[in-house]
Amino acid sequence: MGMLISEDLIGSLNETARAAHEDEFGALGRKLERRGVDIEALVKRAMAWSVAVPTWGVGTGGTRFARFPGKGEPRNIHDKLADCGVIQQLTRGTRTVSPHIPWDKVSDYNALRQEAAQDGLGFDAVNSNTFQDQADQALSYRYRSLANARSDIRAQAVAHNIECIEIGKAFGSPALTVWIGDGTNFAGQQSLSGMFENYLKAMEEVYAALPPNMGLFIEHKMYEPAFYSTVISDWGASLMAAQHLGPQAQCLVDLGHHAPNVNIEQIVARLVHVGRLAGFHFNDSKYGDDDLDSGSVDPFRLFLVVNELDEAEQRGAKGFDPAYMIDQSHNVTDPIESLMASAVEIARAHMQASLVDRKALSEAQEANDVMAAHRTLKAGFLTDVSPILAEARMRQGGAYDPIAAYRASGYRDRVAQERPEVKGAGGGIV
Ligand code: PSV
Ligand code: MN
Ligand code: MN
Repeated sequence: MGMLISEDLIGSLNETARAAHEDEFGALGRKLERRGVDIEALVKRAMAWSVAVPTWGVGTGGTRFARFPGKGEPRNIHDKLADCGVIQQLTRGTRTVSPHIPWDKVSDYNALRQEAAQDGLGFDAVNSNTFQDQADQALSYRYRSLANARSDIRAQAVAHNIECIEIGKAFGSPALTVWIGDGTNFAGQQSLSGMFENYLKAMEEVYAALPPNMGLFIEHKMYEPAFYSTVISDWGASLMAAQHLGPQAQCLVDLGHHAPNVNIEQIVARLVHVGRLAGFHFNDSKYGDDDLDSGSVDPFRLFLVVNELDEAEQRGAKGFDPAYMIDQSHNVTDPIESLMASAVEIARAHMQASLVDRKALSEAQEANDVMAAHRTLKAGFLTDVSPILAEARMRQGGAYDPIAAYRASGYRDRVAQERPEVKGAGGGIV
């Protein structure tokens, strides 16, 4: 068991907040009752919700200019699991972690699965990494990986992905997520169609190694690290690849991987329609793949995306079973605090979306009553669902205020005594 938070501390902090919470929960319950909504059903729905934490998110991220490590940085996957365990213990809405290989490489993945289970954690999708070179690697990915013009480099990238599938089997992961940085920086550097064809051929081999119960999640990103062209730059290329490969291949949407102002909720609707929505990497952004905390820049956009997911779920869209994951980089906050705040914001969007009166909305849409439709949708967003989220956390043993409980616990100072300070100004991860 990792160095988690004292249950007595959580309990006593919750008791301190109890009277105010009950007052606010009661008032919200009465308000929702007037709308014909049962708060109890919403609490149950909130309790069932979970989003996966990225193992790479608990370390301090960085930009290509610098990385400023914090106190008590996790040294390895074991420390990362302990930190993820704290996030789950306090929020009760992050029951799985999404690992990245080889960043989380160990010799015994079955043992790691047991270790995670002791902290109340399971594994979500495994992420492969052919966007960097590793010390023990024979061939460089300088000119990229699965779409490389050289077949020996493509083969190395395929072998890595197949290894990740094996690791995923040991973890009980539902999927392998493949994001590649492949593309070009110069016009003429490579054949645009040739690169896509090379990618498809390589991915056919990866796909062939999947067990029947594992998905292959294709993650698109508009640009970066390649700045002239990117092989899987958008959901069109991603969907083409998924349809080419077969039914186990699906498209993963990372909220930061689009041009500014792109209507991401509509992309969600299209992928749901075609039964290929793999899931999400949640984060927020203002300019590009900023990897800021979910809901910190544009909570309404987060709501609109989650609303689309809720709508698909409520109407029982065929094959709809997306994986929800966070993908953020924390540069100026304690990553545990950022991840807890983000998990709460995503859960909030889920509750707000659950509050949308779908019947009233479709009636207003049918009548072409634009204002009624918009107000019906917005009523969900405008409801303060905090008491429902707090109730769902506390009923499961979590904290009324996860960040306050975390600060009161002194966890970071405690682990800092075991985890040596990391010095130096390296570039960050993407
Ligand atoms: C790439 O920008 C990305 O969103 C992919 O999901 C990577 O696996 C992750 O960030 C971490 O670099
Ligand atoms: Mn991502
Ligand atoms: Mn990204």
